[in-house]
Amino acid sequence: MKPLKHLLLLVLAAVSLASCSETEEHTVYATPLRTVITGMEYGDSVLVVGHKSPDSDATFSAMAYAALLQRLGINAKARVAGKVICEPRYVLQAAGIPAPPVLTDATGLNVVMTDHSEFAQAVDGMAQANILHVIDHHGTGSVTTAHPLFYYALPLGSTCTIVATMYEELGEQPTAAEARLLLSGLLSDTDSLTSATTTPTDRRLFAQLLAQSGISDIGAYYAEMRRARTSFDGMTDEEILLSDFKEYDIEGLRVGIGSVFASERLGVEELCQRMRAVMDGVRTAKGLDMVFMMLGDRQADVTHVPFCGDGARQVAELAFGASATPDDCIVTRYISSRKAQFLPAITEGISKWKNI
Ligand SMILES: [Mn+2]
Repeated sequence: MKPLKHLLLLVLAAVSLASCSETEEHTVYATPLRTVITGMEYGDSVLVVGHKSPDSDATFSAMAYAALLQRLGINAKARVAGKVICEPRYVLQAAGIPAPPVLTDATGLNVVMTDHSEFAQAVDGMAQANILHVIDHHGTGSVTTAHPLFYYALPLGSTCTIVATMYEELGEQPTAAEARLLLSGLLSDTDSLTSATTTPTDRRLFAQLLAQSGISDIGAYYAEMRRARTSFDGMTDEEILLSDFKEYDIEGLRVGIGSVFASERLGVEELCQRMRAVMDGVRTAKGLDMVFMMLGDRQADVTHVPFCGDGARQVAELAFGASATPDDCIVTRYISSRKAQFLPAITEGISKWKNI
């Protein structure tokens, strides 16, 4: 080997040694996540908000994440993208915590989005907002920004679980109230750790949050949550339909998917009938091409899927591999997750239908 080549190798070795020790320095760096988050520019304040039709996970991930950011010295405030009703309302009442104010227009504001990454599901004006963080456990949605942002997505059962992992990573202990909210979002989104989206991390943090929350009878507590979820006292059928409703852009189509659980008081047959009567009106009012409802009856192990809109019958039949009834409904075995099961089936149905 020529001396020049030797020299080059030596230099290369020295460079790689130097970068090694630099890497080592970085690995012992106290909390990189904290540095990244606190290093961003938040202006006077930043609003943390979940998706429209706020459910437990959207509401409580926003509240707990705002509390976590406050501990890092950031002036963060929680908001909700609509009136808090049913299950999350019960959780807040039981905890003695007021609901965050409703945010109706995000135009020009500094915001953090939790539990969604679709503009179609976000507060109006989100496309004109300054989005600083997105904390989510769904597939990447339609949200795009022209500037760099903190995009933190993990494939866990709830956004509340993600926020709980961030408390851990940042070395922060949630208060009993924060643990209670995080636990409730986790329980709700994973249907008490039974849904297809539940991961070992969800189980581990469930146990940890339960101990921190001070809740003594978790079975009874979740039974009350479920009861609140399916108690639609004083609500119109349109409000029931929209109580857990998400909009998606799928292959150029605007699609709405609502999820409602049947109960002893409102059986799945009656629920299906009542939703069918109002769903086309909701579809038209929202300018959607198709609407599908996921009406689950866990007891009977079935899900009823009424649908409306041009082509929705073919899409539903292709999605679930079954024939629809004459009154526009598919009856299938129980589906536990809109995100992991229902939405992928509809997306595949639409793509098959488009290629017929
Ligand atoms: Mn969620």
